[in-house]
Amino acid sequence: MRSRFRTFIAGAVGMLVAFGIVELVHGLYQIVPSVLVAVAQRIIQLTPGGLATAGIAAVGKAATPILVSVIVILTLLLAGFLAYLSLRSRTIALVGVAVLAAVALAAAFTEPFIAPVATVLTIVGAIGIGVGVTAFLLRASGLLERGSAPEAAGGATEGSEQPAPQPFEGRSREAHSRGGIAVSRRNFVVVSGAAAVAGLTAGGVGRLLATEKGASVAGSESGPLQPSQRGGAATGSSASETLPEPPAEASLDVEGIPPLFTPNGDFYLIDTAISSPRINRDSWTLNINGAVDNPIELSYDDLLGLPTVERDITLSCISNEVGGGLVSNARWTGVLLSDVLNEAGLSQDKISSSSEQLVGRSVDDWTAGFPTDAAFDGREALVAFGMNGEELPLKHGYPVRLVVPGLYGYVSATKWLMEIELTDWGFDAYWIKRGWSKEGPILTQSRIDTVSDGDTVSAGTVPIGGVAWAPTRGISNVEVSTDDGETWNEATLAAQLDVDVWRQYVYYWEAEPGEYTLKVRATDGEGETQTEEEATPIPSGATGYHTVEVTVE
Ligand SMILES: Nc1nc2c(c(=O)[nH]1)N[C@H]1C(S)=C(S)[C@@H](COP(=O)(O)O)O[C@H]1N2
Ligand SMILES: [Mo]
Repeated sequence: MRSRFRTFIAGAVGMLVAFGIVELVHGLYQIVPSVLVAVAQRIIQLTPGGLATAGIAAVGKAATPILVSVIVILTLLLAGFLAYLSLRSRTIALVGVAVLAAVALAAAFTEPFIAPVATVLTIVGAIGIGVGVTAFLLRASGLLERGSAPEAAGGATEGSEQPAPQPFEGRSREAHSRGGIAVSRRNFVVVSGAAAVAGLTAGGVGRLLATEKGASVAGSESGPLQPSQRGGAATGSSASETLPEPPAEASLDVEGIPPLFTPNGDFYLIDTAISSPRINRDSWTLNINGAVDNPIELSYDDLLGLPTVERDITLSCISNEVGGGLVSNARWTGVLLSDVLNEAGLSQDKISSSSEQLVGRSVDDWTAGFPTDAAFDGREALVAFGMNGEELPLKHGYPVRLVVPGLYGYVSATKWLMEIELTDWGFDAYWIKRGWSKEGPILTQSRIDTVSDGDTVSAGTVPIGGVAWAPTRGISNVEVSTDDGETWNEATLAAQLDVDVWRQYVYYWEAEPGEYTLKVRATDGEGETQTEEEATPIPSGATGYHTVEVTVE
């Protein structure tokens, strides 16, 4: 192995050990953040609009691991380069290490709920050990002498082609022959390999702990809703309002149509958090501040003290393509946003230009803002802590989030909520700064679920069905075309559970052999039919008719 390459490996291995230590400590004690997650998070946040939005629909899927891998690889390369530099100038290399440490610390300190002292000790300690491992490997292989690295040795190490490293002419050979700490090349491979494996193992265990056990370690495990959370017999809790089981007519028994309520595990997921913030709800508080008469801070128990309600609300993401899956329906449990605002001294008649925007802020400093009036105009927005009879799952915002009927999630549905600020319309929240519309009403949409593009079906009766939604307005009619929009057939509708909830439809098509282009269109409760004009999700939501081509045999 060439000396230049070994030097490089020594640096990368040291960095791997440092990464492993930080991840392991993070896995064990969440109050020390994962530097990897923190750096990736900052990159996502600092990425300009277009690029970030392109990747954001995939965040949580492929984009995140790719980003994290790129960060790791670049950092390892950088560490290798610093090790190489250290042979020429230890000062410059140490400055490089200090810069890396500063970047790691700066990123770490942007994460919520960290213990500052433990974080500094862990990161500085890990980097110190990493540098130590690198120095040991360099010295042991005779590339660097104990305690003496000449400043700017000068001249390229062309000699690396030769068997022995040249930077310290002859002396490295001496180091070898003196024995002691010197190791053979094979041993270099063994020792650096062992250190790399140790670093990777520590990192892997840390990641596993952080994701698998993280929730319980931090005391933020979600489970079934307790009676107190349903507004039952809890001490001091006010009257509760539960909903009856949905009537059978609200669901069509047709294969391929999604269930009326999306199970929590299937509910679509969109957020900018690489790993969900883990919040201990016993120390969690919700601040309501800004232009209100009576700024307040509510604990979880304070929240449960308000009247608890259940509401069925379909949530959708503005990034959803026509026919896409970023829409789901749940029965949410929580308290009315209007009740919470009343506690802070705000009512509809008191909304002024300085309180006309309601901004939700999460613990990871994500923001969403919408007209404050939406809390009072009859649509019944929720400060929610329950989802389909369970506490909010970690990924869906545990312990508390906002759910506002009729508004896309990016302007309204703040997960891991910690602050509600009443402010003027001038403030632009997270996605607004990145080029999406200031207001995000959910557009009327419909989707064909029983057949997919390219399917081949047998001639005879073919159910063409799916869901249509127009939260706050409801769905009054759904039509299906089997001839590319030439003619339209009225579909059969399931009962409308609520205007805020998607509605199932089916059209029983008598299909004869041939090639067909199927389309669907919905009309909302106000008589408006969704527009046929095609638009991309950015900036205001995708429009157009969901179109599916099928072959009938
Ligand atoms: N804290 C936080 N809340 C957030 C987001 C986010 O990135 N961070 N994304 C929003 C978006 S764009 C949508 S569509 C909904 C999605 O909620 P879900 O993941 O529970 O389906 O959450 C909203 N709330
Ligand atoms: Mo979204």
